[in-house]
This record gives sequence, C-alpha cells and structure tokens, in this order.
Amino acid sequence: MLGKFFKKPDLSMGDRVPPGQHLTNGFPIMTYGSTPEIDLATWEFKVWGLAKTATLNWDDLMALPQHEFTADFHCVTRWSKLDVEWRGFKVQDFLALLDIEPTAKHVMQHCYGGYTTNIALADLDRAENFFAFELEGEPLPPEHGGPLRLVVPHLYAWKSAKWINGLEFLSQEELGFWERNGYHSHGEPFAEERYSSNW
Ligand SMILES: Nc1nc2c(c(=O)[nH]1)N[C@H]1C(S)=C(S)[C@@H](COP(=O)(O)O)O[C@H]1N2
Ligand SMILES: [Mo]
Repeated sequence: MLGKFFKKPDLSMGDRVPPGQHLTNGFPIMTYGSTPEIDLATWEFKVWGLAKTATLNWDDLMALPQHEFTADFHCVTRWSKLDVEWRGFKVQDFLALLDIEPTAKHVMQHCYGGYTTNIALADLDRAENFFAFELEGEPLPPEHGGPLRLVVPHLYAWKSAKWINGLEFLSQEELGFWERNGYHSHGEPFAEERYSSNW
C-alpha cells in the first residue's frame, strides 16, 4: 500500500538535487508580470546582433527535427522538479540555421512581454538544450511559456525564457532582467550561483 503514495527512495536522485533545493511534485508557475497573449498566426522569432538578421515563423521552426526530452528543472527560489517531460527541437539544430559571427560570445534572450535573460553562447550551444512547445504530452500551456520556451537544464530556470521570440548575439556579456536585479550572471545550480556578489 505504501508504494501507492510514496515513491521508493531512489539512491541516485540525491545527486540530481542541487544544494539548497527541495523537490516539488507540482509545477509552480514563476512569472514576473502577466502572461502575454500570443497569436501563432503572427508569431515571429527574430535573430540580430552578431548574426545575420533573420525572422523565422512558426512553420520554419516546426520543420526542424522534433524530439521528446526529459530534463530536471531548478528554480532559484529553491524548488526543483526532476524528469519534466517536454517535446521540442534542439537549440543546436536551430543555431545551425543561423549565420553567427565568430566574435559572438554572449546571447540575450528576448520574449513576448519584455522579459530578457543573458546566457553565454557556450551555455546555449549545448546538446541537451531545447526549445519546447509541449509539456507532458500537451501543447505548452501559456503560463509555462507557450507557444515556445527555452529549456536550459544545466542552469537555474530563470535562464529558460518563456514566450521566447528573439536571440541577440553579443560580443560582451550584457545583463538581462533578473541579472540586472541581483541574480547571478551565470546561474549554475550545483555551484549555487544564485545572486551576484555585488548584492
Ligand atoms: N518570459 C519569462 N520567462 C521566464 C520567467 C518570466 O518571468 N518571464 N521566469 C523565469 C523563472 S524565474 C523560472 S523559475 C521559470 C519558471 O517556469 P515555469 O513558470 O514554467 O515554472 O521561467 C523563467 N522564464
Ligand atoms: Mo525562478
């Protein structure tokens, strides 16, 4: 009977929970501001800065190879959710469509609603990073970032922009919304890179 209510402790699980985090079974919604209203018919994704300027529409992106993927999710407010199931396309397949200048080292993620977050190109250009459009077998709900969000499992989840609609390629690091407000510029959960040392 117990097994019906409690998961057997999994010895490998502890290694997957970063220090100072606790596990949650639900999937809290963490949004600064309100959920933007987005119409797929006019949805656009723009690329600019140190990459050839491009505008992609929904069909362009849906033509990329699609994959199911499972990833752990760590919010800096101290909850983690393991094994979140998504469907999407690989960031690396997307980047391969672009003409990125060799001087590009950093990227600003832009979103419907105005949120931004910065990421080093090396942290973005990783095989396990995805753009997701489904969550647990359903279209990605608007409050979780639908129609399209980024998923960067190796960094705190504020680096995984919801409603993403643009990438700006930069030579130097610039700070995004939370990073300007005291969050760490890199945000690696196992190193507890929560807040900038200037705060
Ligand atoms: N556009 C946008 N993306 C965002 C946020 C936001 O407020 N706006 N919050 C970030 C934070 S702090 C977290 S923890 C995750 C939360 O994703 P969820 O709401 O799907 O749990 O989204 C990240 N991406
Ligand atoms: Mo978060």
